[in-house]
Amino acid sequence: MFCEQCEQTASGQGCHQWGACGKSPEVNAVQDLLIYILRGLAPVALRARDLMISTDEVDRFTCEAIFATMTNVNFDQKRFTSYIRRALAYREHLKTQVQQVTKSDQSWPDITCYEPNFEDSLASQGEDIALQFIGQSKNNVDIFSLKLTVLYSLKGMASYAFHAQELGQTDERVDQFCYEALAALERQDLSLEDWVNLALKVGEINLLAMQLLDAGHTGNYGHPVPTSVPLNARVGKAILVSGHDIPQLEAVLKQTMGTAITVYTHGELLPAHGYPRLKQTYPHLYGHYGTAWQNQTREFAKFPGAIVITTNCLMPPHENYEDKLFSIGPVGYPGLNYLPAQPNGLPDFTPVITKALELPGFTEIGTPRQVTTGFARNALLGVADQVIAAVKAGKIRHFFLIGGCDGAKPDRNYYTELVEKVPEDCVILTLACGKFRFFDQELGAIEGIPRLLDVGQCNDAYSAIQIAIALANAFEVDVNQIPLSMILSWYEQKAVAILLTLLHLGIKDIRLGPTLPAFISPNVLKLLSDTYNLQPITIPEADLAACLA
Ligand code: FS2
Ligand code: SF4
Repeated sequence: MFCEQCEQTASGQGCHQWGACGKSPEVNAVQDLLIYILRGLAPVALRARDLMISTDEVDRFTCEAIFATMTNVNFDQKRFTSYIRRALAYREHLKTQVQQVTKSDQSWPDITCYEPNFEDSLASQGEDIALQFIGQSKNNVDIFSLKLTVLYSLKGMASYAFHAQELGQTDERVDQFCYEALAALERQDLSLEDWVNLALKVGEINLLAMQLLDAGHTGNYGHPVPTSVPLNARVGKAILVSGHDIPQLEAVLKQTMGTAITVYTHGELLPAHGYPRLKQTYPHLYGHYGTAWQNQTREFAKFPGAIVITTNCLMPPHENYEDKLFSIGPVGYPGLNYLPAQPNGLPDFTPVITKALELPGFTEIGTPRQVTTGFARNALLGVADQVIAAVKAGKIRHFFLIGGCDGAKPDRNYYTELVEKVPEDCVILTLACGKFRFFDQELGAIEGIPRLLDVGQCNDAYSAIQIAIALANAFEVDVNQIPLSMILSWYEQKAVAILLTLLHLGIKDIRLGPTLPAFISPNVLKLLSDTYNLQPITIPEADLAACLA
């Protein structure tokens, strides 16, 4: 087994025996096999696109299948076998279409003709493929590092594209590049510089994918507005929706209308409360329960209703709550209730509703508490004049973007300490599940502007980027000259894609933690620090002092 795609990777070096996330070597190998088959599907899809053959269905499938291989999404070997069969079927179907259009036999590269033996262990075939991939680059550790950077960030980009597709937002450039990058992973002739450029290109196209997702969310649900969200319960039956998928949350809300069930968000769905059309249409979307993904085994066990997990981050479920937990979309775990999509693309949530009605629900409301979310780009830029005036008057000295992924490691306490030590004349923008370390702190306001502003999910990084660009425009300076420091925490592959987007935009001086990616070689790290001054976090006091100097 070889996997080092996330921050949790064993000993900070790579998971070789068993995934620190709970992924087995067999599932890891079958994921590698799926990626290999998608790499073989890519040149066929590119040829089909050249010939104006529609690949829409294959585009959607490819993004979902890649997304399923991200950290904490799917642990179910059977589901990967099904993805592999579908990838092969799409590949062969496109080949037939190409042949029909060109009226000639094509010569396809070997990778596009690979057929696994379904009678034999797919895991052992996946292991052979992984060894071959590692072997191809063993003489050049830096190129291998960049190849992994491209592959892992592509996973993040594909997940954004998948979410955008669900909302009807697609762009030819995203799908085209997805295939080009998959196909490039087979090439042995690219230089270090080519791989650096390809990695930055993932960042560029990822910006487009995030923009599509932003358009999908705001177009369907309105621009987020600052919204107070209860953290305590409402008496009655309950459903908890976790993950990131807002249209799937809406599907739950729609199907539970009139049932008297209250719907709560968990983890990265907290910002859903900021979307005005969701709140107005579904009054039973009530409050937020729990914190970040790594606390789910404790939080899910205590939740007195049914739970739907729409995307990452799923942890291996404990037996004391697995019967009330349901997965959908690309998410899976062996034996876990899975609700497949119906022809309308959405699952039938009847089993979730039935389970919620069987369970006791909340019998008391608990201590009333609340947090505010919804400070996405439109809300913040709506008060831009006030913000700029406060900066010019010296009332706001500096902005910090402190956000990204959470995780279980104790060194992530750095981010809590950092927020506590940010001086009182500074404003903190946050996003993603890393915020749960400080999201309920009372940090007050400066000239009516709250000092802690929740921009949204990790999927809303586009919004944070737009805020930074708008501030730079307002001050008529380069984005690197505005009084803003980015201190980010990473865990999975969406964070890798976002980091490359920030580098593509030329954003410098980013501090990254809690540790740097294991797949970044010393030379590649040197290149990134020399060019972008990308640096690891140190201790809160030192990093704050450096940012404010
Ligand atoms: Fe958090 Fe997990 Fe948001 Fe990441 S819920 S670390 O995969 O997507 O961010
Ligand atoms: Fe290890 Fe992360 Fe890969 Fe899981 S996803 S096997 S924890 S590197």
